[in-house]
Amino acid sequence: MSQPKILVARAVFPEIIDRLSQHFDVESNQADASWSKADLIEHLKGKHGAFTTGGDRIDAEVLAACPDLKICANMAVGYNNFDIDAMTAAGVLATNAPDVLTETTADFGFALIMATARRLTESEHYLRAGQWTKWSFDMFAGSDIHGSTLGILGMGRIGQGIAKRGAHGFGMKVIYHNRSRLDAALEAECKARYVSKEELLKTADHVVLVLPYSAASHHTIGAAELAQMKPTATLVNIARGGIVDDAALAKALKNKVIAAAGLDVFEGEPKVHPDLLQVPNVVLTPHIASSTIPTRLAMAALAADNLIAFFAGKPPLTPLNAAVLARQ
Ligand code: 8YV
Repeated sequence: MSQPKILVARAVFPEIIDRLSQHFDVESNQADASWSKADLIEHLKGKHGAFTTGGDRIDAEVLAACPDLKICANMAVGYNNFDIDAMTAAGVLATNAPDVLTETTADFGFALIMATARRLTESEHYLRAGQWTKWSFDMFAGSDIHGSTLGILGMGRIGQGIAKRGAHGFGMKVIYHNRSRLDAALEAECKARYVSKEELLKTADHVVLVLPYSAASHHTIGAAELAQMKPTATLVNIARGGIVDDAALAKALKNKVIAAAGLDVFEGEPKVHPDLLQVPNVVLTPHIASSTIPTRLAMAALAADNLIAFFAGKPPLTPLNAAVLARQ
């Protein structure tokens, strides 16, 4: 019997391609060419499985054009690039890559909170531009992390990791808001107190967004929410572009409605709203929160393992719509 045909839609570690090649007939975009939707469809036609990343949109149009497809394994915990309902309707299994990136992403969230509060990149640009000629008493004075109030919007595994770092490492008071409240034991472990979204915005010194993107979370933070925050507060987004209204945020930063922001994700990335590039009080990074070599390798290995298990007739490790398995 011939091997299942797999498309790897973006360049990944050669050892992952080698591993997949032991099980599948693999076509890989190792040149990392930017594919349009039509290109993706062209390459995906006739394939039985796909190894995707967060930028590869799998929707009804793609599924209709690729009837042989049985599984898409995302090398990401977030899966808003998948239309899960359409995939379920088409009988295509979706898997993601949770857990393996939790601590690395929480580390980065905390790094961004600190860089934002302490004006790290703004002051580095000043130094590199040769503008540092003397010490001054309030030069790049920022806000404290230790002892401050950390507000976490979205309290999944990564949010909990950030809470623990803040509470146990920096003596922060941690408050959180989430669709569902954590159980008491988990709240105690995270030293986190459940509050309303409004209370969180009004009282936190540092707000970090770690909630999944969906139509319901689109523009969770817009002009009205920014206006509720303290003028000394900072905002960090490591969740997804679209959770923050980037145009409204740029305006709020310019007008000092809040003190500063740190952004790893953007609406329409890799494009960045031009107004964000004009304001100094924002730390900008190119969606790298999970980017350490061991973690990216673990994410890719988990996506590969999902494909291997599926085609071996074994239960996939991290399915998102397991109901389709019964129908396949
Ligand atoms: C990925 C992410 O780097 O896992 C996620 O949801 O946002 C990042 O870790 C990105 O989505 C590439 O797949």
